Amino acid sequence: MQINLEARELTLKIVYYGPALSGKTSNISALNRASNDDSAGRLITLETKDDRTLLYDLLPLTYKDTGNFTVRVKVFTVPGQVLHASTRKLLLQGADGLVFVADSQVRETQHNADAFLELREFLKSNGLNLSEMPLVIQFNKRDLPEIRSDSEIHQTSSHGQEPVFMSTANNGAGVVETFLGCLYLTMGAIEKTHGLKEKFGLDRVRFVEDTARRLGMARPLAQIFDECVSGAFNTLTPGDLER
Ligand SMILES: Nc1nc2c(ncn2[C@@H]2O[C@H](COP(=O)(O)OP(=O)(O)OP(=O)(O)O)[C@@H](O)[C@H]2O)c(=O)[nH]1
Ligand SMILES: [Mg+2]
Repeated sequence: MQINLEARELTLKIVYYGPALSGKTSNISALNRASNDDSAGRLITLETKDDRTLLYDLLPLTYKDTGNFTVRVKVFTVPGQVLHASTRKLLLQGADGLVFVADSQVRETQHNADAFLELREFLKSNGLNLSEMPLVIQFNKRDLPEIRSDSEIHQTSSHGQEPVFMSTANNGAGVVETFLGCLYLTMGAIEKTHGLKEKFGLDRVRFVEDTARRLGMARPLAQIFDECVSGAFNTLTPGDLER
């Protein structure tokens, strides 16, 4: 995270992490397509010819708040193939928020678990604790057969504190909700340490709702976060999310 006080500018880094082929690049592409104004910069994807991410994808988003405060969000995906572990570790440096994209297929359960353990390990070696990071979990590929059932995911999600969203990223379903969930948590963590509201008049609910609109979702945040299948957002008082 970088704050430039003179320029009234905040730069955030959000990283999409997960096992190979879980749909990280599909998420970022759908996010790019959903942007209905000039807030999305050029999507950079570094792929091999078979569509596997080689280094990373990067989507730079820029939002101006009504208080003339600029928030830049750099959205990265890591390459999921096992051999790119050192690149994943490097990309995690300086991350302010994380989205873990899990593959819902039953046969991918072990790959999801391995990637999650690796994420925890890499953060630890960067001096960070996963439980203190803004983190959203997404179960992708809900359209496929042989997936972990809704009730199974509801049940496991209820134990954790993270927001959990379902998605079908290649057609965009659930992508914006996931991103907004992560943005909301990330802004919350930064609000805590930097007092954005008091210092710059930057209100995170207004900001995230504005962002939702720019991503084609003109609904109150409370409704958008109804899509979250874990209870993570239930603890927010209605006043937090409604105006
Ligand atoms: N059926 C289905 N296919 C999906 C979904 N999301 C992504 N895919 C497909 O899964 C394949 C892998 O998607 P990517 O987005 O490239 O996966 P990735 O996580 O970026 O993969 P790496 O870069 O290798 O780590 C592609 O063929 C996508 O079209 C989904 O929700 N449903
Ligand atoms: Mg990829």
